[in-house]
Amino acid sequence: MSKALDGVRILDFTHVQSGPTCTQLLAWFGADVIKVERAGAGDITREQLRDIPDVDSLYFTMLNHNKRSVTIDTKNPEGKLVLEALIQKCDVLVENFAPGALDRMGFTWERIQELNPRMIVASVKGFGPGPYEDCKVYENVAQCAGGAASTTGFDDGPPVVSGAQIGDSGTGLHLALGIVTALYQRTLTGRGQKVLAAMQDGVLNLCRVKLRDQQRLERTGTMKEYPQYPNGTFGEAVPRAGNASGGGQPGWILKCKGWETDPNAYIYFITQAPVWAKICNVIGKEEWATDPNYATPAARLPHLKDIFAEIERWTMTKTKFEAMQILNKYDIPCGPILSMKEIAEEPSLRKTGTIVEVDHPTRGKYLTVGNPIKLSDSPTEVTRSPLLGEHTDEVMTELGYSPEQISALRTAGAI
Ligand code: CAO
Repeated sequence: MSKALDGVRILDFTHVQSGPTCTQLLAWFGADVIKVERAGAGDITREQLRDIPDVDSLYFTMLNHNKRSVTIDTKNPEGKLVLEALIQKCDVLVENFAPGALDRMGFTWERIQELNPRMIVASVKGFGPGPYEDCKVYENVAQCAGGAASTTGFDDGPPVVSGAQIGDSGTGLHLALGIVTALYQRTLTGRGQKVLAAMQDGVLNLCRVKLRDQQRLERTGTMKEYPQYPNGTFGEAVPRAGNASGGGQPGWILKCKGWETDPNAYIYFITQAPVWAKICNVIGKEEWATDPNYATPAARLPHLKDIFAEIERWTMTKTKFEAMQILNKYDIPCGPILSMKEIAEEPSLRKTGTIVEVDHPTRGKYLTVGNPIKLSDSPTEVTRSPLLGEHTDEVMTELGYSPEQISALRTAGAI
């Protein structure tokens, strides 16, 4: 079966996490992704957090599936010529170097346009234009600068970063959308363009509801669905809301049977208004369904803490899975707190290709997260990440270099 991005060639100049997540998605949709790495060393993540000596780390393998790897020294004059040939052959250049690195290599937007006016140049940077534009940025810096950390955690504790890599993988997703959009526009204009996804912007986009709350707070001085209401105090900025859910459907994380020894024996429980009477029945508080202090969402808001404490008395008598089964019967929205171990072992995720087992020549079998976006006409087949420079000769041959030229470039240290 054909793939959505068949025929699209990506010059993948990305490293670490944010850029590679973007190009991996494009590869899963069928693009030919040629990862250019520094000769001898490669993407720094190949050797970071290694679990097996001298073998590409899981960090690298899990972010670089379905790609080809070529090694080019782009600071070597002959290496630069090879890169120019690649720029002429490819549709998109994706990079996430520190600000200015591509220019310092001699590949400014103007130069790239001279070489290939159809080229789309897509970049991840930590910040957009402004006071921090020259800064190097990693995941947690973006979570802090994008508003996620100040709004995550509990009110009586410090800001907290999330395990979800919203700065890196989140920005990679944003960039991938920018790239396919630019490819579509190119079918109409024939021209390439620059695509920029700044990590601060990507995180802020995912924290949109918190900027909503900032303005609500300024207007009304309070927010009734936050745990600070009614007894705590609100300051000038959106506070950390613990595990409260937004959007007027109060929720909280509650203990389940076994919580004393299992750190993940918890369930997320939402007291959705339409099923309030059913919740009352399940937990044995039938009288709350008609009691004016509990019967309406507005009446419940001032004593949500007591309500969740009562529901927790019920959830603590069930495992999270037993609670799920009972609550689902009544369409009460809830979700188990799943550990990574439970997720890795979940058969339904294997079945859909969301968790995939991949074989690697030096590492052996390992688990990875497959393509979370499923296209009915462009199925994803996850293949292993490339070894460093595995495809240098193959790609050089496709570019028209003869075996003699390839060997001379290798002797010169260009590839
Ligand atoms: N041949 C020769 N030189 C190469 C090369 C190649 N194939 N590939 C890269 N280089 C060079 C670059 O030209 C750059 O050289 P200069 O500093 O002389 O211009 C150098 O390698 C280092 O690049 P870098 O500054 O991007 O790398 P770093 O490890 O110092 O910084 C990072 C890493 C991620 C902080 C920085 O790249 C960055 O801020 N990127 C943008 C934001 C981003 O994506 N952050 C997410 C990272 S994932 O958590």
